[in-house]
Amino acid sequence: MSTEPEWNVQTAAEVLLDAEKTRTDRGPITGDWPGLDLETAYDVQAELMARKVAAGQHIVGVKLGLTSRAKQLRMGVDSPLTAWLTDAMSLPLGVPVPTAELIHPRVEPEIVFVLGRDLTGPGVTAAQAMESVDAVYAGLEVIDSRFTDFKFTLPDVVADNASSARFVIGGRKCRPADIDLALEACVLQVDGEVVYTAAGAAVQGHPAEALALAANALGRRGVVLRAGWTVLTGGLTDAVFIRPGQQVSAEFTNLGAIVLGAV
Ligand code: OOG
Ligand code: MG
Repeated sequence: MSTEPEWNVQTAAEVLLDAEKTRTDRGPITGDWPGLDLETAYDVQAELMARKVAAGQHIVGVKLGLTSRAKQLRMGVDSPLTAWLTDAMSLPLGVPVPTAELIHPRVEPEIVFVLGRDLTGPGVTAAQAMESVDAVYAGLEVIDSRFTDFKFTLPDVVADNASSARFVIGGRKCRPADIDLALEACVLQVDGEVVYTAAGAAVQGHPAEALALAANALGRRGVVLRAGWTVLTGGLTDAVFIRPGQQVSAEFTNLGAIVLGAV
């Protein structure tokens, strides 16, 4: 860039949206704006989402990031975070990842909740959080960091809405009471080869802990998790790159399997 932007919440949101639109990765924002702290990064995230909503997208839920050790170790960031899902990110089951619309997409398996009633933090326990869950699904999230080589600090990835790009929800709806989610196993394959395996306990000891974490973190920011919202509880395993012609599948014990292609 020939003219350096004057860094603030507005310009940071603009730079990130522009990177997404033009499919151009860039260095971390903290490289240019070392003063970007976590609180301000959430303000950038909110500004980014406000612009997406103003452009016609609708908030359909929340995603957690970096809730498993596998993800934290790979990304070099050891703190979970929250971000937003919109309808534009929803990829219907059976539709391949449109790689031409993305920078360097990676796929990760997640346990997904759909809320049956509002959930208001702070002070929510995992057990209380589970009472708000109507259904559990298998999920695959497609992440696409706007930062080169997925290299970022916590404030960078928070500002970037946790690398959000697309998400796929599995076709089998399960009731939370019917499954021990800590022991729910997941096998991730790329082109028929097993790449990673995990159990639900990989996510904060139990995915319900991730949901409580989201309710509490967002509650402190005055946000209520709404009935009907989708909650991605975070990658159970490290993510894998997906390229045109490849196929990633996640097979769960009770939640069923999802197969995701790419064009
Ligand atoms: C950040 C997004 C993390 C998850 O499930 O942990 C995330 C990244 O890995 O680029 O979505
Ligand atoms: Mg994720």
